[in-house]
Amino acid sequence: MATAFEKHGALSVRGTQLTDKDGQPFQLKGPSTLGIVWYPEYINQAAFETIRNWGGNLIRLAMYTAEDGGYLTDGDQDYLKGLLDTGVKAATELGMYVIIDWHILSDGNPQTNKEEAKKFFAEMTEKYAGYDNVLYEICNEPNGEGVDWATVKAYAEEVIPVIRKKAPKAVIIIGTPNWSQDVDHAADDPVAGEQLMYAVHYYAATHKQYLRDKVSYAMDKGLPVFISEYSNCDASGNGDLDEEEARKWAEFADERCMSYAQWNLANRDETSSMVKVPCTKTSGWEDDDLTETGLWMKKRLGGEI
Ligand code: IDC
Repeated sequence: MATAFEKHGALSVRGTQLTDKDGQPFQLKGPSTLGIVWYPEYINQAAFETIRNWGGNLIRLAMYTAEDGGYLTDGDQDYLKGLLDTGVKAATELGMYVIIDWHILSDGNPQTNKEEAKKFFAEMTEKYAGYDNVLYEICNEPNGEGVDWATVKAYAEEVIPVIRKKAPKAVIIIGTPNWSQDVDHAADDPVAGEQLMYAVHYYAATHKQYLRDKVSYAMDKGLPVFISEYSNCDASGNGDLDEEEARKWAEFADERCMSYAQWNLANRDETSSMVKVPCTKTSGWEDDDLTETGLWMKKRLGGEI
């Protein structure tokens, strides 16, 4: 059977829609890793193949910049880049798409480490120049005092040209203020250029209709929006699930053919982790090995939800 990449090839953004090589609307879907440094064992080809068997065509590789083991704090940069490389190669081998995510979080202002980001993306695009299945997410979740859209936009305007030198046509996902919620602000003043998408992140037990309304506003204004992170629990990544809201979001995403990555492919003791805590399998999970959110991902990828 042809892989997703064989069928859909290099992607392009047309209007609000991600489309495939033939210009047909195309939905990327799959899990996001947790911090790659914390759960490196999930970055392996058999794991991604399991996701592919479920119907997934996407893996998001989340590399924290400032948390424990972060790329810009106490992390070993060569080791982290090695993990990304393992992930990119595994996804490529399987004909899947892969997002390299510069996962800012406690370092909420992307401007703070802009020069490091530029250096990182210069290296990544040099290395993956010929890889049409790689997408670049340049700032996971801008947040904090004064980190408004103008701040993020100015950052994007410096990082994007760096990426464009070697990856002129790669899809770039730009985070939005307020933990990637303010897509409406981005829609009022988008970044110039092609092949750009904007991140919305939702945690269904916390972010409800008001956030879908922001997405509708943004898309109605012509902004291409990518759900590069979501889960069905609350914004802490833990707590109770909200199944009703989760279904509303899933329906909303499918109606608009929006791409999505579900947080997180790991076995941490939190609701958003897809693998149960005692399970140490790093691929080939059976239903009994999966948490509620893991089963959700599987059903969602399989078209049952
Ligand atoms: C959370 C993880 C948790 C980790 C924490 C670090 O689930 O295990 O200890 O980060 O601060 C986001 C972030 C994402 C968060 C997640 C849940 O992008 O990094 O992961 N979340 O809080 N945005 C909204 C929720």
